[in-house]
Amino acid sequence: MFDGLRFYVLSGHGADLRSTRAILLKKQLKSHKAVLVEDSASADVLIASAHCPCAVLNQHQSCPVQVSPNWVSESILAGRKLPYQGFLLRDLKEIETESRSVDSLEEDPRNQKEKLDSILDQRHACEALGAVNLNANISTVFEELEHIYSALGDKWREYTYKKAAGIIKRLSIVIETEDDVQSLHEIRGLGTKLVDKVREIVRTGSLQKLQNLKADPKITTLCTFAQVWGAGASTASRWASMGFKTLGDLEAVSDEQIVNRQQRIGLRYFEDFGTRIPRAEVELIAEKVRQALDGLLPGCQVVICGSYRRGNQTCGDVDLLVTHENEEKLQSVLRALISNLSDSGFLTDHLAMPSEACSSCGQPWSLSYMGVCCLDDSHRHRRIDIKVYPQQVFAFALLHFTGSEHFCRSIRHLAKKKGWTLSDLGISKVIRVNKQKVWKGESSVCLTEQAVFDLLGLAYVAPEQRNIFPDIR
Ligand code: TTP
Ligand code: MG
Repeated sequence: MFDGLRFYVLSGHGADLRSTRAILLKKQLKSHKAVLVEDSASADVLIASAHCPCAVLNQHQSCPVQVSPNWVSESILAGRKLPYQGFLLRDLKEIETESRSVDSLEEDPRNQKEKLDSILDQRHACEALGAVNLNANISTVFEELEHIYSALGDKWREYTYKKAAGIIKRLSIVIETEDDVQSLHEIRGLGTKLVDKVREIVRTGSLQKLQNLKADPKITTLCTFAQVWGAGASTASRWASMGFKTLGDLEAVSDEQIVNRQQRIGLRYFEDFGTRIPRAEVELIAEKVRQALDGLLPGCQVVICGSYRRGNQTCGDVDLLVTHENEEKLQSVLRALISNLSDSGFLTDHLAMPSEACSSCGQPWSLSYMGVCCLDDSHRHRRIDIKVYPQQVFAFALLHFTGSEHFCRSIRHLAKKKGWTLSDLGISKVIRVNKQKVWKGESSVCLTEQAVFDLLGLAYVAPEQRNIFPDIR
């Protein structure tokens, strides 16, 4: 069943796989024609306990497939080699990995090495105001790798490069000399291979591995497919495996099972969606929505959030938040707005319609619409999100949808450390036992973003300051 496949069984040394289980596994594998190797670098598949710490798994990243022992036993039971999906440790560990984001580095006492203070900004991103990225030449390479591996569905490598880019952005020294490169060995999260890549970038100005990936037509096709709105890595890989090579091939498909309604829209406006929107056009779009709302429910507040509110010169889409003092009327205004703007031809396509909200049940609620709009023939089609929140929770929604994603992740993480849970709908005290929430209090009232910062004991961060670690070189 495992003919010729090379396996490495990770046990001992904190790997959390008991040696008896490991011996049994090895026996099972051997009897099904697997080849057992002594070194993970030469293995096709690494087997480790689902509880094996990430730090230990990280040391064996060279082995591309890391699965739990259940994959072996269930394959044997099924009488065939099962797909790895559902058994991949990186997937099983996703939640753990999420919570151990770059922002959580400072939590780990092993990161408190004295030396690090001089080269790595240890503050939470949401506290590190004014910090800039001194090494954009390196971090952008890692980000490109992150995006490629995201498109390939390789979450493990995607996460590794995302984490590495995050660390590089937080360095407080410019990496220029061999000594600078050497100092990176002190940082947990940057293994030898990553440091080697930094060295290559510093010496040559680029990274051969990235050039090779970008020159591979199969990979560029997958990356293009994964950029289609509504498609991710798995759809991209499915399309590629079906023999589709270009976006044109996909546009010609009429079978909804192969290209669904949203993806068809994504294909139609592929170029438009990939073109950033100037601020002035974002304002014109918001104005259209404001005017329509005025006719439907006077007194609505409309705030342009996302990258626009952070002051960026161009935006990927238009993120609008809407509120009104009359919660009941607010609840029905979104559908009326969509209908009105569709009739006028401003909204050209709908990607996700709002569901039903329940304002009378006393729970916080919100409504969300995702679609496509176009000002006129002289403008491109643009992605637009319109979200409706009651006034009571509007400040939380503002904070959430202003981003950046990194800033929000950081502030949520800080809230968590202080015993709170923060979302777009509120902030509550929580009691966690073994990381599980066992009790959650009522949401505190915060009518402004300032009030949320105050509650968390944080100095207010203006929206324009929430772009974390902008580049200076
Ligand atoms: P986006 O519109 O995806 O991002 P953006 O406006 O910051 O950047 P762009 O110019 O590319 O559109 O999302 C808007 C905000 O929503 C984002 O800044 C933070 C929040 N958000 C999250 O917190 N998590 C997420 O996964 C996403 C997609 C958004
Ligand atoms: Mg946006």
